[in-house]
Amino acid sequence: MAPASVGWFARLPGETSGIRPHLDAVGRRQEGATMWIALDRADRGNGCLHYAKGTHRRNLPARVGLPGFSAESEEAVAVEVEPGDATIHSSLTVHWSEANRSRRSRQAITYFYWAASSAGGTDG
Ligand SMILES: O=C(O)CCC(=O)C(=O)O
Repeated sequence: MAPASVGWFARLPGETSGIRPHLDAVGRRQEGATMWIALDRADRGNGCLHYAKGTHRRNLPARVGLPGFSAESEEAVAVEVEPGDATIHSSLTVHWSEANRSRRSRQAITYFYWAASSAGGTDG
């Protein structure tokens, strides 16, 4: 795996939208993995991350705002975690976060990696 980038995602209290369904391989469908580490408790009330089960096996377009996914989708999995918990997902797994309807913050740090075997995207 080759490190690609790091992100800080904050769902602020009262925020009315989250991040729309997407793959992390946006623009190139490159294989990789993302480690998402919770800084706060994350749950359905404060905009936790959601995964769409099995989507890494589908040939979905690599863009933000994929239609047909929501917390009510059959394949949706709400990622409810405690501070310090880490989850890892494929760069090809559809995921998103929802609005933060609570008064609690929901922050996370993410580390993005590309697979060494995946062509055309790393510097080294
Ligand atoms: O934490 C979020 O709200 C979104 C995270 C995300 O899209 C990602 O880790 O790729």
